[in-house]
Amino acid sequence: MSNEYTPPKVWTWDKDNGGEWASTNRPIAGATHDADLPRGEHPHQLHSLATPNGQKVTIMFEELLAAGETGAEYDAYRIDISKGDQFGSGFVEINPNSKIPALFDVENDVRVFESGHILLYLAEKFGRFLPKDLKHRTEVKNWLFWLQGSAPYLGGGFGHFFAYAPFKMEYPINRFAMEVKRELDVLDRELAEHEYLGGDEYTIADMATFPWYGNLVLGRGYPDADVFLDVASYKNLQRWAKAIDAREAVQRGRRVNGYKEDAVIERHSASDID
Ligand SMILES: N[C@@H](CCC(=O)N[C@@H](CS)C(=O)NCC(=O)O)C(=O)O
Repeated sequence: MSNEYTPPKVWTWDKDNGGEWASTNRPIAGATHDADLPRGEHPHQLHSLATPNGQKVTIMFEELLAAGETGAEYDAYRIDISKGDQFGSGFVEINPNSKIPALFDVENDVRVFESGHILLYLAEKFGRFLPKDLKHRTEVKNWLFWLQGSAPYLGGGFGHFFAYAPFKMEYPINRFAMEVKRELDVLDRELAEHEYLGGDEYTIADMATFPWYGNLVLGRGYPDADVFLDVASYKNLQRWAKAIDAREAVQRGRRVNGYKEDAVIERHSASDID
């Protein structure tokens, strides 16, 4: 591979492109192997990993439980995306897109995929963390959908080229750094006006955004990205990120299905985390 590239007429798959995810990613959907998913006792069966998209949902479950919603008990099983668990037949049945997180709600016999949708589904099911009045609820949904559309520029764009690509390329790093800086400024301006995203109440918009942009500005994103993007300069975003990071449910949720030292690999009851 070189940085002088003329695209061929028809794209073909270079299985060994040198990128960190080369052995995992492929241009074909569907299952690669038979693998049933385990089934626990709780109404909610979560199959996930503690990446930012995974953390959104485990934070939501921990917040619901902390708020006294005993019906929000969940079994969380880890999907190792570096080993291709997301292409097992059981996982593909609950998420044809082969990406974590995926939820099966046994109570309602329904699959739920897309992290933003899982947050919305649980917020509606329990009547929590989503304002009741139309105006405020719509504003919170604005930010939830904003996050779902924006984070891929941070992860799949900036993060990929800054941290995972086989060599550093100025053009894509510049392009995505500019876009991510703009997004950080969007958040900073919103948080200058409101305590939380879309208003003065903590909601699923904050839970969706914190694992991406909160972790980034707290220095837990891609190595050296905090300095590169000068995250310290976004003062309102820093204030918000620290406030959310201090919540016990957030600290618990971040560890579930984790892959770092404090990881709770599988979660079946509160005592797995305590
Ligand atoms: N839009 C999806 C994105 C989920 C996603 O990108 N998940 C990544 C981990 S953060 C994944 O499962 N990657 C596995 C793969 O690409 O094969 C969502 O919000 O749920």
